Amino acid sequence: NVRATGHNYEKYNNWEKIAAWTADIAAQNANLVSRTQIGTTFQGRPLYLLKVGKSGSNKKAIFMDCGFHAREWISPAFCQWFVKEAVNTYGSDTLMTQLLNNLDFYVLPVLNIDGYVYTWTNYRMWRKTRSTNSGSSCIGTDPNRNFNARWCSVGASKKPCDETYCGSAPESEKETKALADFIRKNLSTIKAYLTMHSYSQMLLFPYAYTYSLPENYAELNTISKAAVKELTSLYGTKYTFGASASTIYPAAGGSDDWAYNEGIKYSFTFELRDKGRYGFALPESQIKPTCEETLKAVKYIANYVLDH
Ligand code: ING
Ligand code: ZN
Repeated sequence: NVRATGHNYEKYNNWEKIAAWTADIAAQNANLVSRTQIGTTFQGRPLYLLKVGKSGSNKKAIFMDCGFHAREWISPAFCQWFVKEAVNTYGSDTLMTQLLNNLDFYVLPVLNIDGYVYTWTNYRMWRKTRSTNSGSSCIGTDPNRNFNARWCSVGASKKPCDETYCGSAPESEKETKALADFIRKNLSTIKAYLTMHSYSQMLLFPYAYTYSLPENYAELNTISKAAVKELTSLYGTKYTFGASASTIYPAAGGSDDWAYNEGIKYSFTFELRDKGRYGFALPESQIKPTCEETLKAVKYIANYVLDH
């Protein structure tokens, strides 16, 4: 669906196109999509949030964000794909219709907008935010080390020049503060938290900050196994799954650990394609298959949350 803005779901869209798309998709699907702004970035860009679902009372909600890390371009592409699929298959796809009738999806298409813009204009492999650091000429904080979950205790750095710099304090970044504030304000409805990263082909859940397992580990493991089975069924893409510390690496200050400890018991990090051949520079030809398989897993998790 190529619009006058040049937005295309099978290409990587720059921030200008994504921003225009958020307005368009809400305006054209007012029965299903509304747009709000939950804050602004360090450089002053609007943090748009789309609410996707049929209006109703007492609905559970699922929060999903994309674009924490600037260079992980497949992640924002998935959030856009998800909203497109929601509006295009509502009323024809039984499961999507059921999900949208009974759940609201909060979709944050790009959290780290300043970093994302920087990967388009200056340096493709940038990861962090673009905030300044006092006493250093190095720029940026790792937004996925900036949450209040055993902040900066492991797998994170106190040095502003490092890629995993945890920031000057938990939620020191305007972007992470806005996200955390929104979730805290909506804790009574948000039952699941999904955060989309790349790459590695993994479905991860708490904890990353410790090898200790969460209280509902067995349930999260069962959900992950079934969600991965759904994902793999489409093109045979292989995913591993498990608690983050033992499955990928120990790291504190991540958003899924924080959301889990706030009481959101279904909290997952996706690491999308691939396993390193292209890495962050995943070719545009893989956007469609990656998003289609990921959608299967997300719908599975959403349906599980609806039933529990
Ligand atoms: N991976 C994640 C990272 O922030 C992760 C892995 C998941 C860490 C959950 C902490 C918590 O390093 C990527 N690719 O960013
Ligand atoms: Zn990431």
